[in-house]
Amino acid sequence: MNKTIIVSNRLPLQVSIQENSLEISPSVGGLATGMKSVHSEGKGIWVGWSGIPENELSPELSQKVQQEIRKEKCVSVPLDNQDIEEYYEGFSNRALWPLFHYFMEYTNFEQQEWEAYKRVNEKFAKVVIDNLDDGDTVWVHDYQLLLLPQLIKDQKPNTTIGFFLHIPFPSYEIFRTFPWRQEILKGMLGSDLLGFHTYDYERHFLSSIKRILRLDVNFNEINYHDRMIKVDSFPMGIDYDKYRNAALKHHSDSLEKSDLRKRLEEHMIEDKKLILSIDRMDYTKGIPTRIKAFEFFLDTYPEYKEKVRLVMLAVPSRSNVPQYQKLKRETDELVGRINGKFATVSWTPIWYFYRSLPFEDLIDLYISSDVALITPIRDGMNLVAKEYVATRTQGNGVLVLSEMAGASKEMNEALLINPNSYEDFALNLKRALTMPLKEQETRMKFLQKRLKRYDVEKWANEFFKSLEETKQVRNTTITK
Ligand code: GDG
Repeated sequence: MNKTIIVSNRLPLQVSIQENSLEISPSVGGLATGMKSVHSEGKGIWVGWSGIPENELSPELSQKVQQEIRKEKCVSVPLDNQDIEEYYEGFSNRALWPLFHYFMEYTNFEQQEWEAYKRVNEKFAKVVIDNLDDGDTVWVHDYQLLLLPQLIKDQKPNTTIGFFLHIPFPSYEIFRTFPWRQEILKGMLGSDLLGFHTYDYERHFLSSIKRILRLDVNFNEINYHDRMIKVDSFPMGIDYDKYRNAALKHHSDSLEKSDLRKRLEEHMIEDKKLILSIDRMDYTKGIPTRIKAFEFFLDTYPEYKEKVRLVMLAVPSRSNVPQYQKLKRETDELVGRINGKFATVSWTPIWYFYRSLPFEDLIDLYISSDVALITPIRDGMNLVAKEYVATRTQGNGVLVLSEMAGASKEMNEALLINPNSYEDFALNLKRALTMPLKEQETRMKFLQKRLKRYDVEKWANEFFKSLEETKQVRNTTITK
């Protein structure tokens, strides 16, 4: 029986080593949930980095980690500190991430980091190939592994390979500036199916293929080295039932309440409206612009002073990269300045948390917020917007969403805004705060229906089905 190998930069596991004891727990991210049916059934395995640098492990411990990880149907790719610094923090997060999100001024193209990117993609290829049998299927995820499909195809041409990009694919005018543009595209073309969140990203990719590699593109198929490569969009969903059920449980819960929950309930009694934003602390998420736009809102509509509060959760991320350190300083300063400007003895306009919260607290925040303010400058999809909708089991609540998030393409009933326009921001925030309940419920109902139908499992299954079809097409062509 053939199997499927899933490949991503990180394994869906938390590995912790204290003294000499080893603890492994599954991490329950969206991707892991979506992959459940592909990964846990049959002989499927997941290949990725464990999160522990190899040079920090003794040979015995390294072997033990590998054995324990195996029990979870995972195989780790050994990466050392230098790999992490140059391939992950370096090339992936200082060259690819900013460029693909249109932050050209943040890109840093270093030859040495490119070499590391190639070296690490080869390390991944080796582990995949060591675990591969003829006729297997491989599903590769995301921008850290753009070269991997071709590396596998070169050595194992009978393998069916799918690739999914979780971030935007930029327009040709941006992508063409990339020094290794040909190598990156050729690396991706080792796949039989390439998936993107939206039709726009797919279109941008095909445009680069035509103009940089001068290949024939027929609708959404690329003819390359006598192979037909299919390109399509698969908007990623969430584990809808998980969020909905957690919200239902919280509404009915008579168990002990957390401090956060007690405070949020007091807030509701005080008759102040709660506006929520949740992001990783990343410059693509538009955090400083959002704070400044919120200041503009309070200046423009002073009647909302003491009547609203912005709860802003920013989860620490990539804090070794200088631009992220700068963003953190800028955010701290802005929150301080705006709270200083508007605060009264009984009110501060922004509650700012710079940490990661447990899942239950996240649900508390979602269900207590009248408005979710999701305003990235650029975002591949944005799952927070979808999670907020799934938790609104009482049918009320308004989502204000940036047009620049992939999610906006399928969430038309949200209030869509240009995150760079303070006027647009302020008008729509006011509209959200004054929206009649009936309208809130109607919009929510449509949003929820769509998210329920196209959840993360459906997303994974649709991609997988399409990938298997490419295999059948190839087999028919060969027998002809
Ligand atoms: C990339 C793309 C694309 C956040 N804070 C906490 C917490 N979270 C969870 C959220 C959500 C996830 O993290 C964030 O997902 P996003 O989709 O919003 O953003 P990225 O991390 O940038 O993800 C993005 C995604 O890949 C999938 O393809 O949508 O565009 O950039 O699930 O709930 N979870 C917990 N505590 C927190 O404090 N437990």
